[in-house]
Amino acid sequence: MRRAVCPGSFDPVTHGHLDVIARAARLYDTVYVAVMINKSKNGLFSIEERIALIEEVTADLGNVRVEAFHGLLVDFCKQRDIPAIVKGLRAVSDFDYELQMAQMNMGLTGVETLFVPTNPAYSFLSSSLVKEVAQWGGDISHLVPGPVLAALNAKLKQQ
Ligand code: COD
Repeated sequence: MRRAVCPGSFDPVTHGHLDVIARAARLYDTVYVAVMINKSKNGLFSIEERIALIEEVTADLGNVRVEAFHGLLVDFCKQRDIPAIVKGLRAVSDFDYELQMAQMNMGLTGVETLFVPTNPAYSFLSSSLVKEVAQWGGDISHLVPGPVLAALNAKLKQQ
């Protein structure tokens, strides 16, 4: 059974994330999406909301499991016998930090990190930018899946 994990904050999940998850799901038997709980940072969406949205938009893939985690990603991997982390690389600016994390994680437990190049259609895309553009009424309908767009609009109306 080949397993991998796609970790992140996913606040909220975008087409950029989804593209990486779907590509990992074609390469592995089971892909875990690990949603990081960051107690020092208040997100727009709660962890439960993020998980529900990711579950909804990955349901058609059939081999994706979504779980929250806190602490070290390598511990999440060890507990579930996951040998590989799959991440997307958007630009050179991602690379420095991603390389450091990959080497640290390899040194800690031997877990491998595999990078997939971003889909050029989404190379500029991040959750933060999506939130900022949505907040000011910009059109983000081509950047996030339908359920995320609806959830974002509902959330912003509450504010
Ligand atoms: N195209 C391609 N890939 C993308 C795109 C896009 N447009 N947008 C995001 N991604 C990918 C990237 O691979 C990114 O790594 C991942 O999606 C998640 O992105 P975010 O922004 O949702 O999440 P981050 O960057 O905040 O997540 C950071 C982690 C949670 C992965 C990291 O901090 C971590 O592993 N923390 C756990 C604690 C730990 O183990 N620390 C020690 C590290 S050595």
